[in-house]
Amino acid sequence: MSKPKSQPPTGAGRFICGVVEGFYGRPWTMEQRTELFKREQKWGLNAYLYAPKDDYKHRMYWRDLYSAEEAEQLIALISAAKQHNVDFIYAISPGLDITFSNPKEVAALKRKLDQVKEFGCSSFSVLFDDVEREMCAADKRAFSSFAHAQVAITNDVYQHLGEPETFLFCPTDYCARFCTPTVSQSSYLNTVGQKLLPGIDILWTGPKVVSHKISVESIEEVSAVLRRAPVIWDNIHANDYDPQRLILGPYKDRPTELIPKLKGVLTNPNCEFYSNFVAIHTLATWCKALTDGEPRDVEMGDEEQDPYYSPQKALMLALTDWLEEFMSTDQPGGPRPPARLKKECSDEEPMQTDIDESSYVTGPDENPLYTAEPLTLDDLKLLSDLFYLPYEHGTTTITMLQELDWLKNHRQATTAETDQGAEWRLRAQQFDNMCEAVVQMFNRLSNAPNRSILYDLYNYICDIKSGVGLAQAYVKALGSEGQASTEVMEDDPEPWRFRGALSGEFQRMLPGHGNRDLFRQALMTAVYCIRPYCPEDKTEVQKVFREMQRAGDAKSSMMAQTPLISDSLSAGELLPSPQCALVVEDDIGMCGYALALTDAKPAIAKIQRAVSEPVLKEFPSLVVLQMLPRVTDPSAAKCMIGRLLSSIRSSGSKGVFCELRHSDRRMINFFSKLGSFKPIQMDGLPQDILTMGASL
Ligand code: GDL
Repeated sequence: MSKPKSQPPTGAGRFICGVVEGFYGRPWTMEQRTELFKREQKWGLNAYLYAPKDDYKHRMYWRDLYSAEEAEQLIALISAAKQHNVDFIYAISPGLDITFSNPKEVAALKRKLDQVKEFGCSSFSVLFDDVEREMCAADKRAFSSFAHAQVAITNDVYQHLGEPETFLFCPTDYCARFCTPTVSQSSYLNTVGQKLLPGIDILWTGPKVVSHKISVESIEEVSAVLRRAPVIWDNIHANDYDPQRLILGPYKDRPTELIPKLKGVLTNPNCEFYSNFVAIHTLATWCKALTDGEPRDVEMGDEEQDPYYSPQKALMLALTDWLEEFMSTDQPGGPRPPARLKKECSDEEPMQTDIDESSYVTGPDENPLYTAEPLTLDDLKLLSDLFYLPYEHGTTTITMLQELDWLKNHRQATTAETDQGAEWRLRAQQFDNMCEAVVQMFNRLSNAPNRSILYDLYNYICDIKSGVGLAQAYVKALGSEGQASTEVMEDDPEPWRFRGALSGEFQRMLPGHGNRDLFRQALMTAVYCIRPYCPEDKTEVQKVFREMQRAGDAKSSMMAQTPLISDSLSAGELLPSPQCALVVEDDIGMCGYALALTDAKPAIAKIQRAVSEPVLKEFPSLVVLQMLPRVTDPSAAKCMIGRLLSSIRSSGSKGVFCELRHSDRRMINFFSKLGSFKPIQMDGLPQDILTMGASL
């Protein structure tokens, strides 16, 4: 593979690379941010996006101006970023409660950003992630869609600030998973792409919020819709969604081929500042790959390998530097050489007079002073392995899991005087050694001179140590002829033997211990009965219809919903066509229905909605599907729709349509995934309604 000579047009301009402080929870301190700028400069990163979700004045109280004291701190921070050649991008998140159509709100936004501009900031960002999609009535009257409202205000602010060179926008649909029906067909993203001024860059997290992999094709697809190369807001190292996780693996599964196709990458890492050494260091190595790196020899046929970047090598580089940081004392009065050593030294330095009174020299027969072995690179490798990546465990973790599984499944052999018995005992011993290595790593970490790093890691390593301790005790109990040790079997155990508070209790109560198979199991165990609709079902169908209406009302903040053409069918005011009505029951009772009219006209007439003739010609029939939320298995719905479509087809109809509410993401997803239904453009459609059609 040859090195790209120049940047292709899509990702033109300066490549933004750095960190976004964009997580939920306790924001970093000003000192930590200043430390971050130093590191960024050292490692060749150039940007910092200030977006701490739980900072009062960034999101919840976005209208409030900064006080004199806060101003002083921000001015110092912005100037520190400049000193270290880091572009300080100030982000604001007004989406929780802004009324887009109110000029006072727009003025408040401008006033706030003007204030930050006065602090010396010249790069800005407006974020609309994680906000309610439904607009208030005033905004609905003023804007044709949510995207139009966001774009209008963003363009206005961008121009007001004098079109800054760096200006970022975070859409509400910021990953493929949020787009309906698909990235390229998302009307939200298409509007953003068309209407957002070209100087504004757009943030994107990839296929998912926390993306496992980000492929070149997926970026090409979204760039076409956005009409610009996105800036990746990467959540690969974020840990704010799970209090037991820390992400200490290398930046991974983003080919360096992406670099010329992107406008930038910002990583939104772990909440604990000092645990982000690997996250930021390896991202820096990745960003430099195309400019610094020589292509590596990649084994033929190994498509996973990137010729310019090896996550394993990047990790080792990061860990080597991190070890140095661990070993540096970060506070006055930090650890000193043990007293005995000091005495030896002072023999050579007879002039030394400041002998500390507290230094203690042990006498004969006394306890030796506590000395800790220093932390090693292998310890850090193990640490990173135990807290690797969101979708991947480190190799040691995998081995430990496999070994425990094997030991559990072969427990009958524990004491047998056979080859298998010997193998069991050997492997049990090896498992025990692995657990011990974790405990030793924990001990050496706790003695590392740099306390700030230790404190940021502390809860997590304690958690792992205790989990490993449980597994170790369990294997020991298996090995002693099934006699569990007294420690494990205690009647009145300490709370660390049954960890996790309510969340832990729930996990233990749920099938599959609350792991992700939980949902698969739920799907597998439900039994559904699908049968033709009969007149006696009318009341039950109405009940399902009303329940779903109520759920929809709740979603749209109790505002009355626009009626759908199919409502008269669901409410029993119109009878479905023959062979075109099915209901589904589970063990509780009726939980869904699918009804159709081969000729939609009577239903259209009932709500007096104008539907254009050409559309009706192509899609003359109407279908409606409802499923109560307790039905998590889509196969029953698929089966009903399949049967209805075949009945409608046999009636001679050319096509069928359905109406869905934009807020009903479950149904939109369902119909989109079927493949046969595609969104159809209809003039005069109320803005909260989407029509999808299938040709038969
Ligand atoms: C998100 C949030 C982010 C959060 C992350 C991980 C974006 C654009 N927004 O959705 O603030 O830290 O998930 O939980 O990613």
